[in-house]
Amino acid sequence: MPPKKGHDKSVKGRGGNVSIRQGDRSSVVSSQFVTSVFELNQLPEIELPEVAFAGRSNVGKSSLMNRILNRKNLVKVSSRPGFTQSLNFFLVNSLFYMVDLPGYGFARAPKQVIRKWHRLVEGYLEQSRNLRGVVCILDIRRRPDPMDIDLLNYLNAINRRVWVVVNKADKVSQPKRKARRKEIAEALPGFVEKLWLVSARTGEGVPQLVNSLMEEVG
Ligand SMILES: Nc1nc2c(ncn2[C@@H]2O[C@H](COP(=O)(O)OP(=O)(O)OP(=O)(O)O)[C@@H](O)[C@H]2O)c(=O)[nH]1
Ligand SMILES: [Mg+2]
Repeated sequence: MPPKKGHDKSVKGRGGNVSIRQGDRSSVVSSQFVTSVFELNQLPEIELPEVAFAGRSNVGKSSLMNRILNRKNLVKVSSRPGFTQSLNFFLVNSLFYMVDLPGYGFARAPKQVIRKWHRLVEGYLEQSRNLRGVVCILDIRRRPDPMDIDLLNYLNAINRRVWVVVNKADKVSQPKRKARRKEIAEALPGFVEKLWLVSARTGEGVPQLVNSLMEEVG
């Protein structure tokens, strides 16, 4: 039977052929790890759009990416917080890249690691020609701290689109969520118009976020 939408095409990825449906722009049908970047001069020559994922260490960046990609552990979820020190590129639907950024705010990170983080991440965020926006992730149980606010102000100053995502919604009971959301919204800079409430664990709220990302890169 012929496929309903678009047509099937195979691409060679790590781990063999990946079946993708060309033209499907509303859901993730294929994903593959492409490269890790430790230095700015290693950034790949990319002609497709990119969306980056940023946030405090341990906030659930990698988990949320896995949930979006419908993969269990394509993006490594670290048992050691602050362990991700590279930019990790994942190709989605052969249409765009999702980029996992190293987390900030890990208290025990040595000074030179923090300096390197700034050089690498800021260099990437400022220089990437195809970056369509940054998913900034917060934890529903914590008030945004000065580092979260600095990141949002910085992205605004360099004219990057942001999706402010409040993760780990499953950790707070339904009746308490509204109050948590209000408290977080009040702590954010005035230009943040919308909060996306999600849970990487249960998948709640993720389809709405995916639709918005796909609209931006489609
Ligand atoms: N309950 C719950 N736990 C979550 C959720 N998202 C992530 N976690 C847990 O939070 C921990 C950190 O998740 P990661 O995805 O590794 O976080 P990260 O932001 O990528 O961390 P770094 O790579 O160190 O910056 C893991 O134990 C996850 O299982 C969620 O939505 N709900
Ligand atoms: Mg991670």
